[in-house]
Amino acid sequence: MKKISLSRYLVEQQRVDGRIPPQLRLLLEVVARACKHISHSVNTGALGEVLGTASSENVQGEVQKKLDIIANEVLIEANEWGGHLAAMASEEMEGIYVVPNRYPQGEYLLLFDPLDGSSNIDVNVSIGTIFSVLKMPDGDRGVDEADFLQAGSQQVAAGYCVYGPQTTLVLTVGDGVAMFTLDREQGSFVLVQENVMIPADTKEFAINMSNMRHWDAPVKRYVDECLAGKEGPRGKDFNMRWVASMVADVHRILTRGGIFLYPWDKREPEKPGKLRLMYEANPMGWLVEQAGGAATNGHQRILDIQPGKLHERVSVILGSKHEVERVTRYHLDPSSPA
Ligand code: AHM
Ligand code: MG
Repeated sequence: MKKISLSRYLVEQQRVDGRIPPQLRLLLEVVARACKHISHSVNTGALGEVLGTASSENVQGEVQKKLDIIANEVLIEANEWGGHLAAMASEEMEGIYVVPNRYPQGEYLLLFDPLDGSSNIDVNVSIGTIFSVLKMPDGDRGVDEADFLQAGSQQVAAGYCVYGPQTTLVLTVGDGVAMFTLDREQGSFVLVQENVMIPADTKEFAINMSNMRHWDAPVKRYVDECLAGKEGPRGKDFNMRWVASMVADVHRILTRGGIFLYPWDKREPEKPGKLRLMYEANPMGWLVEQAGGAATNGHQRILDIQPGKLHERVSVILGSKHEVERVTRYHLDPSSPA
């Protein structure tokens, strides 16, 4: 089998299709290099003394794990000096991180969840890094938080790296979705699938069922109908999966279809949801759309939401197109038939 490395894929995207400018290619190479580094740290586990909690909280009031902090530092250190970025933003940092002025400033903005699925770190279950790339608004001088507040439809690249039985980087630059698995002997990501497509129909849903009593009626209705199986209005049996790492759940959906829901619920009604718009829902939403799926918050396309703040939360419904359309319809028109 002829191996195509991520570097070659990106060069071809730049050269053959003119799809990505050289600075964006450089940025993606650096993010991939940082993911390799994080993958290595994850793999060392207890031997590398990377498990367990740090004695700090992030801006969302969540206790940080050691690997949350390590992954955040790896991404910053890898990206700050290359000259391709103006600033970064992360789930683990309250404000934006402006590239120090000892380095040249580039025109891109990088957002990331350095280690998604933190509750799975210590139990040796798949976790990952999610990233999203935006461009600085035209003619802007001096970067600030407002420059980041762009709708997901403005992303110029997005992806994630899942640290599971294999380390796999999944990427879109707006030309479909490609997957690259880390070849540890060569030390490079190798293309394993191009033009990833999510089947429009599915029999598999992913949701944290323990929150059922807090859900809104349209979500409850959808899941009740799935649970009713062959005898119910859907006329087929459904299977359920919940890894509790969005990267792993989305990776499964990109691989074999399915629907993922982390909806708004009544536990904290003033919060629009648990997941964060800018560095979780937007990159995943774009990847899913690029693979023929759909992503909404129940009422509108996730990529059309205008963010009001960096760490904004959002209700997320994404995956196989027909299922996402159905759940969205149940929200918009609760009396519509099954
Ligand atoms: P994190 O970014 O702090 O790890 O939180 C996000 C994670 C998602 O990966 C996952 O879908 C969800 O939280 C799981 O939540 P729960 O523990 O409620 O099942
Ligand atoms: Mg996360």
